[in-house]
Amino acid sequence: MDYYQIEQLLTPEQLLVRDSISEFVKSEVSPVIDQYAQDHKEIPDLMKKLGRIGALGPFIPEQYGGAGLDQIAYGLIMQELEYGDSAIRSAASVQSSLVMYPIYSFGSEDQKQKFLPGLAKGELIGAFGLTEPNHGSNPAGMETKLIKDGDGYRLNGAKMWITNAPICDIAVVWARDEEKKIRGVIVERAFQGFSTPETLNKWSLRVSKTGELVFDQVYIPKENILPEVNSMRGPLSCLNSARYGISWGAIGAAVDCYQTALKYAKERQQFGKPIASFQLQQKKMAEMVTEITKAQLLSLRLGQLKNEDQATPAQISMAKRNNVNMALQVAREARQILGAMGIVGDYPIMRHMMNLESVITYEGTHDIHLLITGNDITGISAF
Ligand code: TGC
Ligand code: FAD
Repeated sequence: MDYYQIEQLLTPEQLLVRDSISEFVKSEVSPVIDQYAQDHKEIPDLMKKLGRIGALGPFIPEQYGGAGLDQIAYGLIMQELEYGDSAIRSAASVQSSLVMYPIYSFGSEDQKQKFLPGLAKGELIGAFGLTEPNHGSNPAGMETKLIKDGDGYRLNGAKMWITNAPICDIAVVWARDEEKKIRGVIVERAFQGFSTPETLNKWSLRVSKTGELVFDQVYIPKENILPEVNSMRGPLSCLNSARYGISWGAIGAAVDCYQTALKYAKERQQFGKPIASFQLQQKKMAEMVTEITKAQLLSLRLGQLKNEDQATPAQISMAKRNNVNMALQVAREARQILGAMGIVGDYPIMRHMMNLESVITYEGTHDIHLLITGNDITGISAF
């Protein structure tokens, strides 16, 4: 879907990355995703497969196991993965932006050497714990506590709605210390008192595991504290990276819905004509192409700004909000074009639509991103 010849603005390396991820999705994800989603099961060895194709930490330097790619290549990877399923993109974006990014940006050299190569290969699975039962949109209210104990610390509290919690080997967790500062902690699976109960019965992101991170007097050695961060700036800057990736990812889901609807509309006959010949159906599809194209341009420009280290958090919020909402609207319209066929798993639309209900909520809700824009343009916080 390249109505404005955006491909011409991409480098040969970016195109190569995009096409190789697309090939992986079309061979390894699309043929099986519906069954795994219906069964509420993960794709076996997904993280290792993502590691092999370079989708984990693509912007992390090669010396730590990353691919050293630029931000537009990262965005294109997210786009192609979410064409397959939002849960596949989620797996890659949590690992890359929410686990590898903070270890790379705020970690010690020892922490980088110890964790990044395994995370890049998908041999270690990471989770990111910010949201708590009582603090979702307002993470600064967090109650999880990190208290000094001898040479190390004790961690107490709970995080909720955490992607990959039940299967994680490590979790980057945000907690408040005795001086009320926000600290980042790397919690390892083997630590005593650490448990990760699964959140069951989801209608969304059914190939992804979601759960809690529970800390009951967990002893944290001082080597597992991220040394270079002590404020909300830490977790919020991880969100910048993930939200940027989601802005691209949502385009992938929208394109899959649009292409499915276009093909169906050309084939399906009613009143002796293909339904694509009716103006009402053409309006839906013409608007989809317009909105997808606008979203592509927004993410591409944001990627250029990110490559120059110029993208502001508010610009990222605008792109995440716009593009996810766009994808959800495209999914809803596309489903209608398929009539009753739109509700079954033979087509990907309903699955994308249900996934996007999570995507429009996590990484900052649709409302919160609007308020971030409002704050940016007026200078007045309405939170
Ligand atoms: P505020 O007082 O405005 O700022 C506190 C400090 O943080 C700085 N800051 C940022 N820094 C980097 N990036 C950003 N985006 C930043 N936003 C703010 C700010 O400059 C300040 O720095 P300093 O040095 O002056 O102290 O912060 P606030 O506490 O009022 O929060 C504002 C608000 C509402 C925007 C923020 O809390 C927010 O974004 N809430 C939404 C929560 C959210 O997005 N949670 C996501 C959880 S992770 C997740 O959902 C993963 S889904 C994974 C998957 O893909 O499966
Ligand atoms: P709330 O904050 O309770 O918001 C409820 C409603 O109130 C929303 O509509 C919201 O927009 C609105 N609202 C809140 N405050 C305001 C305001 N000031 N003005 C106007 N309206 C407001 N978190 C992690 O830390 N790590 C993860 O890996 C992770 N993965 C997730 C995976 C899934 C599948 C889901 C669904 C969530 C995940 N989350 C994760 C949590 C996610 O970030 C939160 O759900 C999200 O930030 C919203 O928090 P909440 O659900 O508590 O909603």
